[in-house]
Amino acid sequence: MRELTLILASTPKMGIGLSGTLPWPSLKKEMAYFARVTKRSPSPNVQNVVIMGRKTWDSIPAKFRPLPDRLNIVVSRSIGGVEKREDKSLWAGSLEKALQWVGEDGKGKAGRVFVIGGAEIYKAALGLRETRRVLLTRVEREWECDAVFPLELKEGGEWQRVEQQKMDEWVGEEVPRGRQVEKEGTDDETGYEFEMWERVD
Ligand code: FOL
Repeated sequence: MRELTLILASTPKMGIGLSGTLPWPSLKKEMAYFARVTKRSPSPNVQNVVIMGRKTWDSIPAKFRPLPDRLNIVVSRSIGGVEKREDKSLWAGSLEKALQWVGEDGKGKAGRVFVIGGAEIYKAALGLRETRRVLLTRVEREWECDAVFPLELKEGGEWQRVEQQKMDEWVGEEVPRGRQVEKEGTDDETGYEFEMWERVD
């Protein structure tokens, strides 16, 4: 099976969501990074795949979904096998069914495969050996959250932070280094840092 990359932004305590949306007021440049990275495919004739849970799909403003220039697969227990919707999104009954589709029908046309959340889908993906990499945006402030990423990324365990140069090579751009700030000078001022982690075998 192909390798999977998880992408997320989280608070220091790994909070990722609140009441069906992101915990922080929109971080424009951070979101632009998400879009750039998930769109950038390994070759011009393939599209990357973004796999998400149904609640994450619901959280994306209707005008932005399906996320453009990417094959969107939504996982929902209410789906039997795999079905294509009018809007071109693909719906699958489980993460396994989604990945099976990528491996079979997606052969040749699917590029990188990203899991974009939320907590339930991340948890299922972390249980798979194919999950090799996490692109984490570490938000420095704590925000109230009711959804948490089910893994604490810290040195010394099964996961290792990748150095910037290697991150640039994989991502395909010079990823902004160090502390990034948005909404500077307002009550919502938020700092964050782009990180990449890899599973060590
Ligand atoms: N990963 C990171 N790093 N940041 C996130 O905010 C994030 N969010 C999700 C998953 N992984 C993430 C899930 N939530 C959109 C909205 C919510 C969302 C994911 C994507 C969205 O509207 N995306 C548009 C961007 C439009 C814009 O530039 O504002 C897209 O085309 O990707």
